[in-house]
Amino acid sequence: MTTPDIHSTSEELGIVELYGAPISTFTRTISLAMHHLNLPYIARQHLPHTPQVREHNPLGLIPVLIHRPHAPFDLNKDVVVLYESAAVKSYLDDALAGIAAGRRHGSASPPPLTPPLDRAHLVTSSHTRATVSQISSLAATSVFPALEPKLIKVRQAMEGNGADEESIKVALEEGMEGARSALHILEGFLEENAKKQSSGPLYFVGNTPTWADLYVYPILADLAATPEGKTLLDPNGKAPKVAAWVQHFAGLDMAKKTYPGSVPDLRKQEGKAGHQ
Ligand SMILES: N[C@@H](CCC(=O)N[C@@H](CS)C(=O)NCC(=O)O)C(=O)O
Repeated sequence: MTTPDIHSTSEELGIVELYGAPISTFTRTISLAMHHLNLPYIARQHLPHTPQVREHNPLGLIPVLIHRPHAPFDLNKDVVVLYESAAVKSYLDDALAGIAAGRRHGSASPPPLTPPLDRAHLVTSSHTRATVSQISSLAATSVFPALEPKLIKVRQAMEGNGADEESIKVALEEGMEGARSALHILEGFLEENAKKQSSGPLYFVGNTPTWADLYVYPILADLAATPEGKTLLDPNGKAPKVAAWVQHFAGLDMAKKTYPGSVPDLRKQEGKAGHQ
């Protein structure tokens, strides 16, 4: 944790707490951002709908971000409590990333997760920013429902109940269709961006990680840790760019730091298919 100075200005970080769980993809999106921005925070590990989460989010969903800007001197002054990852994302971009940059004292800042608006290239830079929002929203509202509850969670529940592989495969047929459609859309975004980049590792927008990658990765990392993922993310299959992107992203520091306790980690520990 950071050690704020008692004579601090508003630039001090104070204390940031993240309520959530490593198995939660939405929590992992925010943790990835914290690591990317090099922001120290306290991980408060709580599952959805627990009293600790409900105290801050009436819906009981995770993640929840709490920022105590005047901590440790005054824990309760101007406390910011945010649930809904899109709101947390805005706050990280607008407040915490800036404070983190101010604390770096000259060392290079990580690239922003939302690319800046460039008044000299208003249309192009607005389009880039909108594409980051578009993919982030798509991940949260279409890719997540297609892959997590309809495929990954079904497999895990059936495995837990001792179902045989044959029955699991039959039960997942419909989910596989939805997953293929979701991956097809993501493949299209990666193809579009690849056309604009001359070289370098592939990201969803531009040539550095953005919120788009941070929203998609936790879901696809879970998928990659299942037998279905091995088929759908085959490098010679129908979504080769997505397959390569997952492999590349898994090697980034922020992905490694948020791996412990994630679904891929737990599956690996249980000896089930998993490599992300
Ligand atoms: N729209 C919310 C979704 C958060 C969400 O669904 N989180 C999951 C964990 S990954 C959860 O709390 N699920 C419990 C439930 O759906 O009852 C956000 O963006 O933060």
